[in-house]
Amino acid sequence: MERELALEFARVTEAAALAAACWVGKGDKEAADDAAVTAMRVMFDTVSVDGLVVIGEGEMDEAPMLYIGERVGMGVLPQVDIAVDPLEGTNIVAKGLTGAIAVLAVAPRGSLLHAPDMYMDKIAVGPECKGRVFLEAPVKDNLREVARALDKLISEVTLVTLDRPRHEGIIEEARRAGARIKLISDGDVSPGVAAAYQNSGVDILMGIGGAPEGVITAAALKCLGGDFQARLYPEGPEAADEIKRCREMGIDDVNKVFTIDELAQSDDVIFVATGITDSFLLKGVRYFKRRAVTQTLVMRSTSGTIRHIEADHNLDKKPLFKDQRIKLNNF
Ligand code: VTB
Repeated sequence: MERELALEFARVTEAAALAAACWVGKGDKEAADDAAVTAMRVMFDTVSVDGLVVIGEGEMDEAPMLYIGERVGMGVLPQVDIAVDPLEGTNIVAKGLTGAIAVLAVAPRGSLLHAPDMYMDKIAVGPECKGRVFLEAPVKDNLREVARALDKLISEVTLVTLDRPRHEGIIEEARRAGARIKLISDGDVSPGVAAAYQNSGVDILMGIGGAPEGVITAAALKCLGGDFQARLYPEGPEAADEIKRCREMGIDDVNKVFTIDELAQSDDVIFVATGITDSFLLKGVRYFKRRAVTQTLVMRSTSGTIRHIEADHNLDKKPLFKDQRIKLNNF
């Protein structure tokens, strides 16, 4: 993929973040999501790729835009797979909490795992810990290895996991081992990626979250040289249907532990994320004097370059957001 593409995609997540950011704290997660999806979809039309959405907003009959199988981009070469999450953390935006990002990953056609919208058990770490932690290993062993790899005491290692009853076991074991724990309300992509940054405040992400977001996290960690392992987690009354959908998507063994290279099979991956609210990874959108500032992370695995782009947008010159700005100020 041409390197310029990475910057073209930065505009796409910036647009989604700017659209969603107006909805922070307004208690309406659907409206926030719609705004992000629409802005991202419109912006894709300006990007010079023949893109196929492989991870998106749902099946064709479930989502009007960015559904799995939708073609996006200008329809010119290269042919790519695109995994999108225009608003990772809808509840976060609705409640005005931390951790929401607009995110996408791009790779040559056929190289991103097609994961159904179901749960996935995940473990994510940075480059120093690559090859030293295992999804199936006891929590304490993984924490000890992270501590050794990062030259810290276990009491200085920070584990991030979603604050859910299903993670009681992980939390208890980690506390017994003496690690620091940050429980998050939603949004496990940003801490998963941040685990690869030495001073992000995250050393390891563990636990069960969304499978689509798992593939996106794997793509990011591929650019950063980190590690990610995961297993699909069929659950509850939907389990049989989820297993069937996995098979339809080409995954025969649902119990398989996927490596990072199986989730993102190419060495030519682009990952882009823009902050909506502040997170482990990025600052959220900030407004001042008819302008908005965004922070975007752009990475390419081919070159290993990591760019942080701070963009100062003149909102008066953004026709895409004009209607929304007028509507939201209509009191
Ligand atoms: C969500 C969502 C996360 O995982 O919490 C989900 O906020 C976990 O599932 O961003 P439940 O909310 O059903 O417990 C993510 O989608 C990311 O993986």
